Amino acid sequence: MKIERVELHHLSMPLVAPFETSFGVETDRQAIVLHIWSEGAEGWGECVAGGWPGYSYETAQTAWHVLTDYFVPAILGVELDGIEDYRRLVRPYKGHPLAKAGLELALWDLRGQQESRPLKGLLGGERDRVSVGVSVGIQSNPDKLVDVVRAFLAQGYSRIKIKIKPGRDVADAEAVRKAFPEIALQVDANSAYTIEDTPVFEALDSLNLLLIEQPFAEDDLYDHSQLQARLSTAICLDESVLSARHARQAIDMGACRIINIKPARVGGLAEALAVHDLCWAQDIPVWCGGMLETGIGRAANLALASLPGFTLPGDISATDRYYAEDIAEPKFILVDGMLQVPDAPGLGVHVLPDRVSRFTLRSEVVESAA
Ligand code: OSB
Ligand code: MG
Repeated sequence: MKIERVELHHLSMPLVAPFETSFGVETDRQAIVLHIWSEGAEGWGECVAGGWPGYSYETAQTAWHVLTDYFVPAILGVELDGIEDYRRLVRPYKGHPLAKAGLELALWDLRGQQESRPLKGLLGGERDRVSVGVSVGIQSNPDKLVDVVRAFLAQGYSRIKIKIKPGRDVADAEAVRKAFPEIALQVDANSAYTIEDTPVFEALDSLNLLLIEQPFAEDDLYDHSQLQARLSTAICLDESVLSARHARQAIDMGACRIINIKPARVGGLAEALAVHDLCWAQDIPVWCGGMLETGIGRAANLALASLPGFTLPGDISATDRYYAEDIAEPKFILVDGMLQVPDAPGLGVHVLPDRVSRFTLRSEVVESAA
C-alpha cells in the first residue's frame, strides 16, 4: 500500500458527564482523527492523546506536531509492505506512542478494507462478543459514588472500576464494597501515590478487589514490585507498560500480576499483540483498557479484546456512557454485560463526516507530491 493522502482532524467532543481522575477532570474529550487514502481505499484511525499532559506527557498538540512533521511525511508516497514497514519507519523517532498508534490504526483499517477482512480476523481474535466493565470517575462524595455505581450495575456492566486519588481512596472503595458485597470491583490510582502510601494499599487489600491499577509513577517498576510483595490483591500496570519489553520486565520482577493493555499506550495494535502473546504464554491475565475513545478507537479495542488472553472485562463501555453523539455508527450497545465485536471489514464502523466536522477544532491535509 502507498499512502497518497492523509487528513488530520483535531476534535473536541463533549462527554455526557465530567470524568474525574487523580490527574484532573475532563468534560470534553480531545482526539485526533486520521483519514488516509491509498489506491481507492480509505482507512480511519484515532489518536487518543488528550487536552493536557495528565495521563502521559503526550497531548493532542504534541501528537499533531509529531504526526504532521515526522510520522505522516515518513510514510507518504512510500510503498509499504504492511504494518511492520510502518513500525520500522517510525521507530527512529523516540516515544510518542499515542501518536504512533493513531496512524497505525488507520493503516490497519485500510488493510482490512483492502482485504475485505474485519480487524478482529487480522489480529487473530476469536470471540464475537466481549465482556465489559465501566470505569467510574471520582464523585463528589462516597454516597454519590454508590448511586452512580448502582446505576451502572442496573445497566448490566460485568465489573466496576472506581478511580481513586489521595484522600479519596479507602472510604470510597469501602462504601462501594459495602453496598455491593459480591461485585467484581477494582480501583485505578493513575500513578497518584508513592511507596510512602503503602498503608493505603494495605487497607484496600482487605476489600476483595480484583486488582489495584497503577498505584505509583508511570516510570516506576521497582516500587510496584515492593508493594506487590506486601499485598494479596494483584497489582495491574497501565501507565508503566509501554512495550512488550516493559511487560516482560514487570512480570519478571513481580511488579504486577495483571496487565491493562491499551493499544494506544504501547504504540499500536502490533505491540499490543506482542504484550498479549507474552502474557498469554506466562498465564498473566490481561484486559483492554480505554481512553474514552470515539467509535473508531472503541471498535479497535473490541477487536483486540476478542483475543483469547483477554480474560478480564475491559474498559470498553457502551457509546452512551461517553457520548450523546459519536462520530461513527453503529453505536455500541450493552447486552448482558457484553458488547458485540464488529465483523465488517476493517474497523467495521461507519465514520460520519458531518459529525467529524461538527467537533473539529482544526484540520490539515497532507498529500504526496506524485
Ligand atoms: O487510566 O484507564 C485509565 C480514561 C482516560 C485516561 C486513562 C484512563 C481512563 C479510564 C476510562 O479509566 C476508560 C474508558 O472507559 O475509556
Ligand atoms: Mg488506568
